[in-house]
This record gives sequence, structure tokens and C-alpha cells, in this order.
Amino acid sequence: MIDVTTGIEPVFTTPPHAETVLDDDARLWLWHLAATLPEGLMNRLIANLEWEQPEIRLFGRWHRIPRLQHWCADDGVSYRYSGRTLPAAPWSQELGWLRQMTEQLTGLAFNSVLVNLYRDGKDAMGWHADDEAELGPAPWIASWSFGASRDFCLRRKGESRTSRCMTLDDSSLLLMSPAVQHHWQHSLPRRQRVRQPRLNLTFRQVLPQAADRVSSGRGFSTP
Ligand SMILES: O=C(O)CCC(=O)C(=O)O
Repeated sequence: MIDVTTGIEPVFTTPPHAETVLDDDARLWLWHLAATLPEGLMNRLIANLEWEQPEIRLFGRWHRIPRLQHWCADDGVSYRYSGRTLPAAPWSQELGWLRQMTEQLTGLAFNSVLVNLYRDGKDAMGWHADDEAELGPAPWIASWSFGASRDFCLRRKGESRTSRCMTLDDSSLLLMSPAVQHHWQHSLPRRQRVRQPRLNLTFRQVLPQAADRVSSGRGFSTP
């Protein structure tokens, strides 16, 4: 397993069976795993998780985020944003199984997962980097997509121009190296033509000693 408490990004070669999708200072790998996943996994996840649509404060006003959310974590792991601690649910059978599979594929350990349900193409996620203090100096994020294909876009920090969009298809796993969070922002733009739901699960390693710090909330701040 890779030590996520150090700021140094370890040497990490392309994991087995993964496709390298970007390889300059944002190292991203993608697995297409439809054949290896149990049938009906997405529907079971949607049906068995409790969903929230929290409000966040942005430029002095409260907005409901444009998607539903579920936060699951090991005991004692908490995550704060916009001044609010996310209530962590225990691991359901499906989430536990998916964590195990993610750890086997990536060789990384994860103690939490943020699940986002985009009900259709009107739901979205704004520009952000997953670089909150709780994630430590070298955050690896493993991000599953199920259901509708959606565009996932990247831009360099400090720039407003999108440099790249890729389509994330059903049953794919995107692994983002710490460099992605250090140098880039990502987003999931609205796509009016998309009528089907999409489920996204980002497995994260929240550092227990940092768990009570208040984060900037960047990852969640754009409705
Ligand atoms: O839905 C996605 O693919 C992106 C999710 C994301 O950026 C996040 O949870 O921080």
C-alpha cells in the first residue's frame, strides 16, 4: 500500500489492465470493468443507500447541491465542509464489496467513499479539486462511474479554459493521482440531453488526525 501521509508521490506505474488517459502532470488511469461486476449493482446501490441533498452556502446564499449524496466511512472518520460535518453511514454490503475490489485493483487503502447520484443531465458537479486538508498532502482518488455516460472535464488550476473532457462510461473506474488534485481542477458539466441517472463513487483516504479540521469545502462548493 502507498503511504498517503507523506507529501511525496510514490513511483506508480500503470496498474495492470488500466488505460492511461492523461500522462503529463496529471496522471489518470481508467479501467473498463463491466464484465467483472455483479449484475444490478447500480440499482442495488441506489435502492439501499440513504440519500441527502445538502445545502451549501455560496457567495452569501444557500443552495441545494444539484445531485444527491451519501457519505460512508470507517468509524471515527469524519469530513467537514461548509462548516458542517457529514454524517457517515456504515458500509453497506455493496459498498464494502466495491471498496475491496477498488483496493485490490489500485493497491491503495481507502477509509471512506462519497457517493453522488446525478438523477439526469441537469445534475452536475462544479469545478474543484479534491485537495481538502483532511485528504492529506498526497490524495489518491478512485472514482467509479455507473449508468449514463457523462463528460468529465479538466482544467489547470488558475485557468478558466477547459483543457480536456473525457467520457466516463458505465462500470468504469478512474484513478486520479495526487498530481491531479495539486495541478488541476475537474468538473462534471450539465448535459441537458442526458435523461438517465449516473452514480459516481469516489473512494478516499481521510487522515484520522486531520478529520476534525474545517475544510475549505471547495470540493462541494459549486452547485
Ligand atoms: O462524478 C464525478 O465523476 C466527479 C465526482 C467528483 O468530482 C467528486 O466527488 O469530488
